[in-house]
Amino acid sequence: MTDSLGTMEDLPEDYRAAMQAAGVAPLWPMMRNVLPHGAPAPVTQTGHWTYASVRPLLLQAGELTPVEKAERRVLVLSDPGRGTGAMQATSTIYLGMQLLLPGETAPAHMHTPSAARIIVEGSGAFTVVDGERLPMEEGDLVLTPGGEWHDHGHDGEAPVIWLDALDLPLFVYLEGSYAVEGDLQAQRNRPDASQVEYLSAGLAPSRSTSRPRRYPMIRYPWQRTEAALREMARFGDADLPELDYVNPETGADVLPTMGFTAMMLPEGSTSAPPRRSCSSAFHVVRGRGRTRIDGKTVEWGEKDTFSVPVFAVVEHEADTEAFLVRVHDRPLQEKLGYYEERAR
Ligand code: 1HN
Repeated sequence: MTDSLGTMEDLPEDYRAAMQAAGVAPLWPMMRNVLPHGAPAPVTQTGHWTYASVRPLLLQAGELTPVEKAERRVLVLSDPGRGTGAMQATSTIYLGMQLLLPGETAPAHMHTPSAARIIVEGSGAFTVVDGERLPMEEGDLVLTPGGEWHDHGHDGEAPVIWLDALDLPLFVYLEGSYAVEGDLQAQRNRPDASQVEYLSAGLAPSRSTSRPRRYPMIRYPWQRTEAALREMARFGDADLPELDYVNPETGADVLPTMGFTAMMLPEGSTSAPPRRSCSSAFHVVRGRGRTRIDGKTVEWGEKDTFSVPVFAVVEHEADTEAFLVRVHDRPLQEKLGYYEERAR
């Protein structure tokens, strides 16, 4: 291994011109850019999007832009490392805050990237995924896996806001991102599978009579997540109660590339997780505290969102009892065979 690779300037002018004309370039001056030593050199920088700053802008978008002119009325949370307007919060994760007003509908489409929504504010809205009507209540996680038809509607009285997380950047990079438009879906007249087939953890429709769908459970009601985290805090062995959202049939992550992990920080608690090779974004369902990310402090409050680059040194501290949901790309990295955790 050498630290002094040749540079472009080392090479004669006429040779550089000849390479240019032939459409080739030397690897060695660029090698370290794409293969830094020891750990990646992320472009992503920590972002912090306070609800206090995003909410009024989103409500204003509700006045300025009818949903028919937006299809999805969203403010995108841009990675500061890539600049405002960047369609991503980390290398693989797109985040946006979406507003739906009472009576509005967001038309049906399907696309190659997968999405999941965490409901931030309001009630009475619903998403229809492949004909299944999914109520959206605060803190719920609602999936729209790639290739599944989805539209949104709102029967309630007040604005509903949710956080969209998509693996869109990855699909753009793969040149695999596209959508197909369709008509609003007919809704099956029954509660969603979280209230029927998967009402109870550990119970699934009998295998002798049913063939599970690839995505059997689309909605994960927050009430259950919070109740489970509380019991983990009381009786669990882990220092910190954390729950991964999983497919109830397979135990695998809920989506192919994105994972979702709910955590509870009891009042006054601190947590110092290992450095992880995945990128993450945290959404604060409830509570107040701060997180140091590579020495930078994010003072977070209820409904805020903040991002964490790969391999960052992270420390959380909760001023009040706090519940956070972490969106991450660990499932993708595990599939690629390089997910890694390092001691701090
Ligand atoms: C999308 O389909 C939704 O269905 C939201 O609500 C945000 C951002 C990019 C591409 C598709 C939605 C999106 C999106």
